[in-house]
Amino acid sequence: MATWDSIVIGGGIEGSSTAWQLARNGHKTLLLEQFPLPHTRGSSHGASRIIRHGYAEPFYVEMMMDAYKLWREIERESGIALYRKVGILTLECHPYEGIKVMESNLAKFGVYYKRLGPRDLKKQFPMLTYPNQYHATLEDDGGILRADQALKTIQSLFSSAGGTIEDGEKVVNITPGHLISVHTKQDTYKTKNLVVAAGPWTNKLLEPLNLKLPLQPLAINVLYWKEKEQGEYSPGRMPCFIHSSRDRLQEFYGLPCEEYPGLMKVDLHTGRAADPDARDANNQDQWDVKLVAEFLQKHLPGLEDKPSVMERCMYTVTPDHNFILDRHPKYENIVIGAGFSGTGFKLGPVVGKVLAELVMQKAPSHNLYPFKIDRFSKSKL
Ligand code: PYC
Repeated sequence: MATWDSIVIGGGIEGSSTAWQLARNGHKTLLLEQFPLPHTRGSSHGASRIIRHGYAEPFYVEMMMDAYKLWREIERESGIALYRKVGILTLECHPYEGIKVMESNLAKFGVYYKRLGPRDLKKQFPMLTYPNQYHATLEDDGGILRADQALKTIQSLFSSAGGTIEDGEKVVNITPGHLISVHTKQDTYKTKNLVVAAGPWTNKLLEPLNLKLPLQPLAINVLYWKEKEQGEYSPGRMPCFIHSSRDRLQEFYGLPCEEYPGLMKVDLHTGRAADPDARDANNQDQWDVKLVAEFLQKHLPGLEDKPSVMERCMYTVTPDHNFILDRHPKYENIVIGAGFSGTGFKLGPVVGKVLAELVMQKAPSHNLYPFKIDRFSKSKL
């Protein structure tokens, strides 16, 4: 039986990026995915995701500087365009505490942005109706990542770098050790290192390793709304946006019409707790549709009030909404990437880089302190 240098469990954006980084660094790497690829069961499917530098936490802004470079490198290496620059607006009600912090982070890293007061907002984006208590920050480099295409591209770069993908192969048990055994329904594999990047399935996989992380899987409805006047919310006129709020039930985001002509994606940035193996058990669960429809009526009135398309995906959120990028506390050769909390896709290449660095015992390119597992230990809560 062959021994692998590394096995990565999870063929989503984080696992695939990690596998690619390992393979291009000479590791003999196997990527295991439980469903036949491509699939729509996890958190990495769908045609589009937002990309931006703007975060309230400076460590994400720093990582995004690197992410933009890596996405360009992936585009260059593959010859496939993955990023579409359309700008991103972050909108917030007075006293704009969130956008002030974000702006100071952007300034610190030299990222260009512009503050729009109510008059500028109306003039530049007449398809948005916001009262005067709202300000917005426009980041020109924000835009759309072609998500399905990006995932496929990274997986093919992994294969070109000598990596092996086994899809439709569910891991049923893991036996730790100097040589780890990974048991799937079909086979057993031996590996020196293991990376668990299994999204909402992470805790199910960690159970035999006596680790339970504070991860909450959520089922998310992804909604697409038809524009009343053709072209009003098209890229070029309409940027991506994030409507920021302290109330999670009032946090919305949107991307201009891209994947479905004439349909804009606008969603609530949260969902209902769900077991990933029963995500679609309640297909009628559309509690959020009303909230988004009310939001649109107030702020994007040029969209119809019923969604034309509804898709599903999963978030896996941590209590502080920051990622987990760390080693298993007991097993040095098991690395975990989890809890991407609905904002991880754009950072996939950086996550892959730092998880691969952990595996290869290299100094990480970014400060991983905010992502450590022990931040959840009782003494720190
Ligand atoms: O991280 O940019 C993001 C985002 C906002 C809403 C969904 N993802």
